[in-house]
Amino acid sequence: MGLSGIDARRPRGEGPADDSGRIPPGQRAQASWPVLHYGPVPRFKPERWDFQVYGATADGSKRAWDYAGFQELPADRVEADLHCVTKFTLLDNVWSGVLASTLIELAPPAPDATHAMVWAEYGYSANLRIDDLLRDTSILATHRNGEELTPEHGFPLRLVVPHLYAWKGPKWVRAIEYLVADRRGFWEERGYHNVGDPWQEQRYSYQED
Ligand SMILES: Nc1nc2c(c(=O)[nH]1)N[C@H]1C(S)=C(S)[C@@H](COP(=O)(O)O)O[C@H]1N2
Ligand SMILES: [Mo]
Repeated sequence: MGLSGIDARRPRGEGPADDSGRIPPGQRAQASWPVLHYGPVPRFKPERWDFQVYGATADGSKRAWDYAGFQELPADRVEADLHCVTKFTLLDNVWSGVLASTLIELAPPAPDATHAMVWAEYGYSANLRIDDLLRDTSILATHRNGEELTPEHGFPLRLVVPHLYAWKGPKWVRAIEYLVADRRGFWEERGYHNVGDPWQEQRYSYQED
């Protein structure tokens, strides 16, 4: 299990306490980690849990890992900041788990697949470009700062995509569905931006052309 350290944080400014250049426009750094989601916290049932990759896959088949099988996948870690569209930014998180690119290599998309819908418990979803998932900082995280995720933070697995607003990272994530055409996810259908780049402050759908 090769732990490669990938640093997705923006470069720091002058001094060690200087976070300039790391906080996207309109955001503010927050010291504690809030819990934020729509709906109830699902109860983890290990015997019923799996992680699926389906839709427009390269060979047309669906892949699934059960909970034990998922633990066998190569582990990685990513250091990254988390930006929520409600304006808090949580700096300096160390996420560990399985890189999304690792899973995509094991279950690749068809050549004409461009996007993915990432599905979580209770039907929460977020759409991404497959290229967003292929970034070396996009990770299916089991731990933050060395500690197992708590149920309210997404145990057993959450997606973290540091270069986009945090709603693009479903907690309690269960599947990746490859798409040959883009389709809006849960918040993208409810007024939030289809792409969600915090550095361009892409918060709301009315900002799209
Ligand atoms: N399944 C699910 N995942 C979700 C959400 C949600 O409502 N449901 N909210 C997203 C949003 S808007 C944010 S800011 C982060 C919050 O993660 P946290 O509660 O660990 O801070 O989870 C994201 N993932
Ligand atoms: Mo958020």
